[in-house]
Parts: sequence; structure tokens; C-alpha cells
Amino acid sequence: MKLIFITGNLEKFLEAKKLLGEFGIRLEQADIEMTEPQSDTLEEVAEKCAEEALKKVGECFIIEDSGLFVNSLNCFPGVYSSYVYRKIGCEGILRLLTGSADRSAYFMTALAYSEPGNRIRFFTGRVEGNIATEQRGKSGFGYDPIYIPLGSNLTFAEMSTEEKNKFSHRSRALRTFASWFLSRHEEK
Ligand code: ITT
Repeated sequence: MKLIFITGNLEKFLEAKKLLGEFGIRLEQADIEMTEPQSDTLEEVAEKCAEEALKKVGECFIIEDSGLFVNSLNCFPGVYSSYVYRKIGCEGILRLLTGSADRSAYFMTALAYSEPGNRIRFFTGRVEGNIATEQRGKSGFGYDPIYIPLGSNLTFAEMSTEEKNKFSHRSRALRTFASWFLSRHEEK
């Protein structure tokens, strides 16, 4: 079974490819030119992106928007995660948390699935954890070097893709999606 993942982020794609491969779903990457819409929630961003992509892609696809939400920063950077990462990076988040006793944070993914002729479906995944006191590890991307999921002492950047997929927001959204996708396929 083949499915397209629309993303410009190769690391994201590789995580998803590995996970969906376990469900027998063969993922292919498509990177299409898009302006990321500004919205208050990840779900709205994913929905707008899916609607825009639907005009250009005539096959079944998934697309997702993810973000880091730091509790003591009022859930910043949240939907602005991409922009904030480009501007201040992991170092900037660490600086904002200097002296903060509460370092709890969660990552979230809102994933949209679209197929010709049917309404767009949404799946979410979330992982709770803490912001480390320093950057650790070389794997992954984005905020991975400063994020420690609950249940581990390692940052995402110290984990292999398989290990990150045991915990991550993205893998949780993808697993929910894959179960739904496969059960629906069996019904047909
Ligand atoms: P798309 O083409 O799929 O949109 P992107 O890299 O722009 O790729 P998002 O907008 O979904 O991805 O993600 C916003 C930012 O949040 C991203 O640039 C990363 O800095 C961060 N992020 C998202 N998922 C992450 C993860 O699993 N680990 C670390 N940082 C992550």
C-alpha cells in the first residue's frame, strides 16, 4: 500500500516512513511549494495545508503540523515553533527557561489525511516531557537536543529513530492514523 507524505522535512519523513513501514504502508515523500498559514492551532494549520495540497495532489496523502509547547512559557512556541526555531533555536529556549523550576513541555502533532472525493480526516499525537538544562545528542532535528520525554532520561537527539518512535508525538498520531487506515481498508 502506497501513501504520500507531503513535507519538506526529510527527518520527519524518515521517522514516518520507518513507523508506517511496520504497518505495511509504503511512504513516499512529496515536497510541494506552500506558504505555511498562520493559525491559532496546529489542527487549523494542518487543515489549511491539506486543503491547499489537495488542489495540487490527486492521490491519497498525509500532511502534518507539529510544535513544542513549554508550559511555563504559556505554551510558547506552539504554532510558532518553526519560526522560533529559525530565529532563536534550542539555545534561545534554554535561555528563556534560565532559573525556571518548571521545565515541563509537550510536543504535539496534528496530522491530516486526504483522499480524492472524501472529507479530510484528522489525527493527533502528544508526548509529555521536560526541557533539558543543556543540549544533548546529535540525532533528529529541531528541538530534539533539548527534549526529554517522560519515561526516558535521554533527549530525542540521543535516541535512534526507532527509540524516538516509541515516545514521540508524531509516532502517536501516525499509529492512530495507521490503525484507522488499515481497518478501513479491510472493510472495503
Ligand atoms: P513541514 O514541511 O512538514 O511543515 P517543518 O520542519 O516546517 O516541516 P513543522 O512546521 O511541523 O515542520 O514543525 C515546526 C517546528 O517544530 C520544526 O521546524 C521543528 O523545529 C519543530 N519540531 C517539530 N517536530 C519536531 C520533532 O519531532 N522534534 C524536534 N523538533 C520538532
